[in-house]
Amino acid sequence: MTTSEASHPTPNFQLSPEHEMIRQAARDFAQNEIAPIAPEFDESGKFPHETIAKMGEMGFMGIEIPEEYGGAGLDTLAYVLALEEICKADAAHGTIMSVNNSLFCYGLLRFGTEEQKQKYLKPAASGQALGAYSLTEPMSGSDAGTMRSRATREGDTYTLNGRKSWVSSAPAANFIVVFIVTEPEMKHQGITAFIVETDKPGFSLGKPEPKLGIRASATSEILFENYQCSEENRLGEEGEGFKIAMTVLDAGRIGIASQALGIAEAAYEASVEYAREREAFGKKIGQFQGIGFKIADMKTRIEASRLLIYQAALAKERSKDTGERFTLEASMAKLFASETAVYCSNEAVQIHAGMGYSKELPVERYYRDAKITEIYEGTSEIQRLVISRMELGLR
Ligand code: COS
Repeated sequence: MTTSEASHPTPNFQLSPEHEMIRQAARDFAQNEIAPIAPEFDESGKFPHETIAKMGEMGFMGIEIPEEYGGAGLDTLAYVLALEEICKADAAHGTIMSVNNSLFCYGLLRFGTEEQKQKYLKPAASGQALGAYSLTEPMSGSDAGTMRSRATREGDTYTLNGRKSWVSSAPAANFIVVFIVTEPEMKHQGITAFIVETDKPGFSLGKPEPKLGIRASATSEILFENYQCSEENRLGEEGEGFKIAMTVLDAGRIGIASQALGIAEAAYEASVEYAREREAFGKKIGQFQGIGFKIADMKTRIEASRLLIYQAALAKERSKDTGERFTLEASMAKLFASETAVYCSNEAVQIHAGMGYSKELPVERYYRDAKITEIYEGTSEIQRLVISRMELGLR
């Protein structure tokens, strides 16, 4: 059995030939086209325009979006399988893919008007344009309802002012779904979503965020100075923004869980290979329990993450018919998979020791890339809050 076969036993989870096909296509593309360039893009922090354009041509930028809106018309399981493979090669490509698929396209599909779908969803899902999502502000992160950016209305035009931060893909994005306060005294119910075009006056990029990991996925602040936004570009109704943001994040969290799984697997496979080859004290290091038990724990957590992610993907799929929320499944998958990615990449560095700390191998990159999965799209603490509130019936 090869290492890569060993990492996908999925005993009670038979994938359909169609799912196997998308997984294989993503794996081939990721290993042939992304893995070889990942170190250089990590080092330079440049946005990988060429490979992202190819991913668009392959249908990876709008996997779950119906074909009539430029997507591949596949299901959530196909999405998580493809994203996992991309992230196994490079998490930064995965961030760009996940943001476009889950945070932009899914939001447009769920809440957009037919006109908005034609104008914004179609190009983003087909890879002709890139979408992003902006909720966070310098003083509003986990407590997302406390944002300060303002939109004031006159007739059918809104004027947007403010500063949003940590916007993944912003420097390369054509369109961004932005959440802004329209009625300050209404708190959560006073937030509205808008589709912003980044080439219009009043929009500009703020400072780029210098990051520990996922360095090739561009992240920056965005600034609004009297940006004029017509009513046609409002996503959903006035005051519905917070719920739209949360609904879309539920989908996003399944994506981040898949990203974390991809990173964990890459770290795990590198560790198995190294433990089989590297010798110390006259033995392969894998023959020492100190290393063998790490491999056992990594493997077990990876497979548990996979099952939680598949469960969340199926819950999201069901929600397309029932309209039911999949918040709990998404948060559990994200919480467990992200902590697994951090655990596995940390153990991978330890198993590789000096070589794990060296830039000659990708292991140190897995370690740096893993950490963000415990932070963005809701920290682990926020996931625990969401899960416990739901289980205790506090929501
Ligand atoms: N789907 C749909 N609606 C949701 C929802 C979800 N997942 N979560 C909350 N809501 C609704 C609630 O039902 C509530 O509606 P009503 O006003 O009709 O009662 C409303 O939104 C406010 O919810 P709540 O009172 O739970 O809001 P809180 O301020 O307590 O915040 C958390 C809830 C902490 C869960 C939310 O702010 C959050 O997820 N924070 C993290 C933000 C984040 O992930 N940021 C990263 C951005 S991307 S880098």
